[in-house]
Parts: sequence; C-alpha cells; structure tokens
Amino acid sequence: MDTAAHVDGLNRRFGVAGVAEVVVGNGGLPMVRISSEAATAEISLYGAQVLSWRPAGEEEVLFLSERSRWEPGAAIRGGIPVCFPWFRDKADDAKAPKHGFVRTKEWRLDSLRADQDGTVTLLCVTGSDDETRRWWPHEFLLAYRMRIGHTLRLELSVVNRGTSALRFEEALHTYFHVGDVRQTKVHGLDGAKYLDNMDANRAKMQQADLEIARQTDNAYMDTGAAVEAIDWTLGRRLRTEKMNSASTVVWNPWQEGAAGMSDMEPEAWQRMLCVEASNVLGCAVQLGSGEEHTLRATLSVNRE
Ligand code: TA6
Repeated sequence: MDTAAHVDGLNRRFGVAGVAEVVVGNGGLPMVRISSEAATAEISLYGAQVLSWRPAGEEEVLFLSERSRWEPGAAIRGGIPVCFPWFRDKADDAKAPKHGFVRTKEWRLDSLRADQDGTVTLLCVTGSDDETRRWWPHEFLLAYRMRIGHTLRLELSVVNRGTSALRFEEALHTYFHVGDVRQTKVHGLDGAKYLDNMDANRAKMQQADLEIARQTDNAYMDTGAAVEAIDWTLGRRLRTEKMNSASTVVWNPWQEGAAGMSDMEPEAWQRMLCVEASNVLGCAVQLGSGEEHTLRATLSVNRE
C-alpha cells in the first residue's frame, strides 16, 4: 500500500475533525497532528516519537533538529525518541542499532481520543517480530500512551510475553528546547550519584544544581525525583515528574560533540538539553514472564 493510502486509511479511522489528523510527515513518514484548545503537537508513528508539543500560550517545548534525517532506518534527531530495550550501544553487539530498535520502527496507532477540555490521548503499540528477534531473542509488547494537553503525560508499558524473565533498559530521550543551554541549569539532582560518560563512566556525586558548562552525558542513578531544567533565557522551568523511573540522563553534546553529528546544525547544541526519564545501566528492569512494567514521565512548563 502506498503511504498516502495508508495515511488516508488511518485518518478515516482515527481522525477527530478539527482536533487530530493523521498526515504524511517529513520523509513520507505518517504523523498525527493535534491542534486543540489545550495544546498543539505532532507525533510521528515512526518511533512513536513526539516531535513537537506546545501547550496553549507557550512556545515550543521540544527541540527538533532542522537537519534531522527522515528516512527509514535513521533515528529522528529531536523530540522524544523512545529507547528500548537497550540504551547507548548494545553491550554484547557493536553492530546492533544504538538505543535499541523501536525508535526506527513504525508503531501501530491503536486509539486516539479527544476530551472536552482539549486533552488528546493516543495509544501506539509495537512488539517483537522477526526483525527485533534478530537483535534480541525475547517476546514483548510495548504500549505507549501519550496524553497531550497543558501537560504531556507519557506512559511506556512493557509486557513480557515470553516464557522466561527478561532484562531491559528504556529511556524517554526528551530533547527540550531551551533559549541558551549555557544559561540553563538542572534542579532536582543534588546529592544523586551519577556515572559520567565523558569521564569513562566514573561514579560521581552531584553537588547542588547541575550547570551545563561543557559536554555533558551524566546518568543519574537511583533517583525518582522530579527534575527541572531552569531556562533563564526563555524564563521558564521545564519539569519532568517521574514514576517507575529510577534513573535520569542529562545530555548536551556541546560544540565538540555536535561537530561530529551530521544531523544537527553546528550551533544547534546551544538550543537543546536532553533530560531523560529512564531505567538504564544498573537501573535496568528485570521482568518475569507475563509481567508488565510502566514508566511514566509527566512534562510541564512553569513560568519563572
Ligand atoms: O542520552 C545520552 C546519549 O546516550 C549520549 O551518549 C548521546 O550519544 C545521545 O544519547 C544521542 O544518541 P544518538 O544515538 O541519538 O546520537
């Protein structure tokens, strides 16, 4: 089936007149576009990736690279990529796709609902198939519920459909749009232990708020605390509240890291900061046969 017919079919089935529409997005990838009294948003079914979220009266909350590649097999640079079932490189297979295989897979749109107050809820699902078994020999189902309104509530549920236990990592790799990352700090991690990926993953302790003053790739462990990116330039606090998320990753590539990335403009690192509700590294999740695990992140914007 061609993309236009596929998208047309989805729109006839799920579209909500004047509020939510399934359209052909960049690179011909199907996307849900939402425009309600509570928020506007765009969600690509490729990766089930939120690309844009703008609560009413606010400017864009998410960073999306203007040089992102939009093609099957490549990850979209920006928005909220879903990383699963491993984070960064797969420990025992250098050829495996970085951050797992679901961010480069088209998910199935399962339901879309619009409430009276303008809140829109989307459910996207995916699961094990021949392609995922090539990399990871487990049977699983992923259900990702996105509730889009004045706040953005994201719930990623993993079900172990196999007969033995499995262990996985996961992250909602949120790229926040900030005015200037050098004038942004992260609050909520004071006293947390972290693994510094810029320093051979040495264990360190966060003292006070995190100032972003260099290339930063910290995985904060054993912390369920809410975190706030305080953006002095745009005068707002970008808050992430977490449930069933034991780690938080904070990443900015800075000039050096961005120089090696072909899908980002050279200066774009200044306008982004990743704060990622996750369960990674030593906080990976162990799930018995038939069990389910749900990670939740609730994003909100508060004016300074
Ligand atoms: O979340 C931090 C991180 O794991 C970094 O190490 C950095 O490489 C980043 O993700 C981006 O990864 P990507 O595969 O999207 O280029």
